[in-house]
Amino acid sequence: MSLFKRFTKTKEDVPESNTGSADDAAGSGAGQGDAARAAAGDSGSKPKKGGLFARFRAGLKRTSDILNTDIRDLFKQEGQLVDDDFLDRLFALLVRTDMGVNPAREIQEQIKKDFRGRKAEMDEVLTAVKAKLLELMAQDQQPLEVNHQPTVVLVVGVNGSGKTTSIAKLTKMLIDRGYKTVLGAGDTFRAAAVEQLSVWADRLGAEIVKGDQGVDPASIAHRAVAKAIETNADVCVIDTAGRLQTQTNLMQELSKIRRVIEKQIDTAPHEVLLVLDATAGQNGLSQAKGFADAVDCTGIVLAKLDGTAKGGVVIPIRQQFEIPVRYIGVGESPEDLALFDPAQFIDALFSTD
Ligand SMILES: Nc1nc2c(ncn2[C@@H]2O[C@H](COP(=O)(O)OP(=O)(O)O)[C@@H](O)[C@H]2O)c(=O)[nH]1
Ligand SMILES: [Mg+2]
Repeated sequence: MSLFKRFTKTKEDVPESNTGSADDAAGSGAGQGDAARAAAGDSGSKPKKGGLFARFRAGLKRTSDILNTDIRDLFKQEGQLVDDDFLDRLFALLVRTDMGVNPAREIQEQIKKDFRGRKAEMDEVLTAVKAKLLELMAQDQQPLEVNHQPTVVLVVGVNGSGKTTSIAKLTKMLIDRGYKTVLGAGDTFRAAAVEQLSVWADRLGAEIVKGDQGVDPASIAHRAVAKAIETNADVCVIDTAGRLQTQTNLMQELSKIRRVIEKQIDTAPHEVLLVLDATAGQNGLSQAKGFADAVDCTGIVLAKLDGTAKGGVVIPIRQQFEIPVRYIGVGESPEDLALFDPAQFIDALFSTD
C-alpha cells in the first residue's frame, strides 16, 4: 500500500462528494470581524496545492531538513567511515530535533554498535536510524472513534496551544466522514475566542452553541450536548479556555464541565483531547504533563509541528505521557491534520519525493 493511501486510510469510506475542501464548503464568513477571521486562519482561504501527502511532507519540512537532509549530508562520499567524529555529528543533529539527549544517545549507540569502524552506506545507516526512531515512538494509530451518538469530545490545554484550530481541523475531518457535528464554544473567557470558533463553524458547516463572554463554560457545554442529543448529531466537540494545572479555580471549572456532561450522558465525555504546542519546548512539555495527570485525558493532539524543526519532540512525548498521540497539526488550515502513525511519520520525515 502506498504511503499516501496509508495516510488517508481513515477516510476510505468517505463519499466522493464529501471530500471537497473546507474552504469550498465554508463561504467567506461574511459579517464576522476581521480579527476573528484572522484568528480562524484566514490567509486568503486558498486550498494548498499538492495533495494530502505533499502537504504533510511540507508541514514536517523543518524537522525533515535535519533528520533527512542534514544526516544525508554527513555522507560526503559513498561508504562513510563510522568513526567517533561521525557519531558525534550524528548525535548533535539528533539533539537539534528536540528528541532529548537520552534518545539521541540511544540512536547514536545503535549506529555505533552496528557500523563502528567500518565504512557504511548512507542507506543502511538511515535505515538503522529510522528503525530506532520507530522503536522510540512506538504506538498504534488511534483515530477518533464515533461509537456513541453523540460522541462527546472535550478539548483542553494551555493558552495558545492550538485548541480552537485543532477543533476546526477535527470538525472538518468529521464532516468529511459524514458525521454531523455540534461545536460548543466553551472558551467564554474572551469574546474573540467565541468569534474564532463561530467563523470556523460557519465555514465548515457545523452547528455551534455559544454564549456571551464570561458565562459559565459548563452551561455552554451543557447546551452543546443537549443540542447534539436533540438534533441527533454524531459528535459534539467542546472548546475550553486555556489553563494551567496550577490554576486551581480553572481546573475546578474543568471538573464542573466534565460533571455536567457526565450527568447528561453517563459515558461522556468519550474523549478528552489535550492539545500540545510542538514549539513550546521541554518546559511546555512538563507543564502539559501536569495537566494530563490532573485531567484524565484520553489522547494528545500535537499542534504546530510545521512551525518547528523540533519534531523530534514526539519521542519525549511518547515516553513521558501515558496517553497516545492521536493527531498532529501541520499547518493552520482545516485540512492540515494527520492521524499520528509513527511509521508514516518517519516515512514522511525521510522521504525524498
Ligand atoms: N503553523 C501552525 N499554526 C497553528 C497550528 N495550530 C494552531 N496554530 C496557530 O496557533 C495560534 C493559536 O491557535 P489557537 O487554536 O487559537 O489556540 P488556543 O488558544 O489553544 O485555542 C493561532 O495563530 C493558530 O493559527 C498548526 O498546526 N500549525
Ligand atoms: Mg482557543
